[in-house]
Amino acid sequence: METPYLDDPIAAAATPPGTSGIAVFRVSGVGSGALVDALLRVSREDFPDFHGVPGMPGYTCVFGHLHDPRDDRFLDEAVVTHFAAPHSYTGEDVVEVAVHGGPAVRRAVLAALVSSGARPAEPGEFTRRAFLNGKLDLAEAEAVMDLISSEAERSRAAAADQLRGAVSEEVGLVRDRIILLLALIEMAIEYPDHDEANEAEPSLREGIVAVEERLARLAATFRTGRLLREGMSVVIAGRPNAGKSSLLNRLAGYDRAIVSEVPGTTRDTVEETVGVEGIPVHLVDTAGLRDSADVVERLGVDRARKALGEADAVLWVVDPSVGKEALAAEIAEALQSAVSVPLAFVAGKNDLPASEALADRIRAHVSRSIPVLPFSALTGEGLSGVASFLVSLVDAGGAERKSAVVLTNARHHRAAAAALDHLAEAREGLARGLPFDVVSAVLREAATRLSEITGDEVSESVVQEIFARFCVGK
Ligand SMILES: Nc1nc2c(ncn2[C@@H]2O[C@H](COP(=O)(O)OP(=O)(O)O)[C@@H](O)[C@H]2O)c(=O)[nH]1
Ligand SMILES: [Mg+2]
Repeated sequence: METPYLDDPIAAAATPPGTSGIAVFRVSGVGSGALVDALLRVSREDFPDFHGVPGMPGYTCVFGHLHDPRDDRFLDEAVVTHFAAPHSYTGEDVVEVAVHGGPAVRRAVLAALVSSGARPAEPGEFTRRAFLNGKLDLAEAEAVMDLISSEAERSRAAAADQLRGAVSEEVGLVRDRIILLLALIEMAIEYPDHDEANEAEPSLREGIVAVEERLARLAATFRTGRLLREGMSVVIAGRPNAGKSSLLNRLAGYDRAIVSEVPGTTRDTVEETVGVEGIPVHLVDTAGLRDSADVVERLGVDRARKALGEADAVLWVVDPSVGKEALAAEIAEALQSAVSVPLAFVAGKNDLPASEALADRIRAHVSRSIPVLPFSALTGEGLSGVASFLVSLVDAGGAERKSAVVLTNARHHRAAAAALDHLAEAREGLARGLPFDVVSAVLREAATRLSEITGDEVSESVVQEIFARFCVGK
């Protein structure tokens, strides 16, 4: 199913709702310049060379007044920039109109643009046109969205690399190698008596293994990539008053949660996304885990237990005033509630004399693989240790260090995993002595799966689905 490519002029605000210094409208498609001309008045004195937007050279701008073409009402001042096709974001004629950023201004300008012939753009329609015009491949187009939504430095860096084509390049390289293997098979089928045909099988096997290794390396980066794109969910748990909310505030860098000496202050889970050494971390501060008679607090404790089950990591904060037996029970509870999740103990209130031996007391109960991190929310000491623990989880395996490219997108990972399956199938088929043409068909499948990542071979419905997730104006 191919939907026809539309090049009618579309318009949308490229800046978010609310008030701001300026708001920028983007108009793209055939006739964009004339359409904006219907609104625009430019002073001959200031711009003697201006003869309408379509006549403006690309990458130039003018200042003028916008009037509603229906009743000539003055709307706002504007700076109008022209991007002449094909040197624009979409590859079409694009005009950007910068006005003052207010909700009423935005509504009036959009209504005026529509009255002069623009269609309000659908979500992602600009980037979809850029993709269909070959300005971006599919992985690069998806990177635009990731770049916009990235909240931490390493997420931004991964999206920026993908936008620059790093993922497409690596995937293309693997795909090219598969195509070389296909050529080798073709040759062996075509000239079975040729010397090289006898060599074909071992070279083919070696070739498949090499391609598998390279692609597996890329696929392995997804563990890190997923956390960079979606963020790592970290639950802060422990007894009431241990200093959980204080730890959250230190990690957030400001007072997000209420801290109080009254145990049971945090009754609901408090969530906050912070950047920890460039990694987006969704912190979940929980109600202290204890049996409480208070109904609201009990609901909070239930939520805390639920959050523990869904976390990527748990920081369990221990209060230094805890007695010997209580500590043993608390540690047992912590270990039990985080069986399948990486866990670290935070030996809290490290500034108090009572906390002196706390870390060692905890260590006596747990295996050495579980970090025990001394920390003081009062002085900030130990915060870097907590941060290092979180970073170590993202970088576990070190896949991202071996490969310069990080796969962050689940769609890409699924395609790479499917391609790997086909490669393994081809390798095994070869070992079992299946005919070359069968092996060739399986290898071709692997190449097709990889083409889905960049969108060289992808169904219209997948394209639709991807761009529908974009925001309007992108
Ligand atoms: N001395 C000291 N007091 C702390 C520290 N962290 C928290 N507190 C105090 O312990 C009490 C409980 O802290 P809070 O973060 O609300 O604990 P939560 O109930 O676990 O969220 C408050 O009075 C805090 O000021 C710390 O590192 N050192
Ligand atoms: Mg609290």
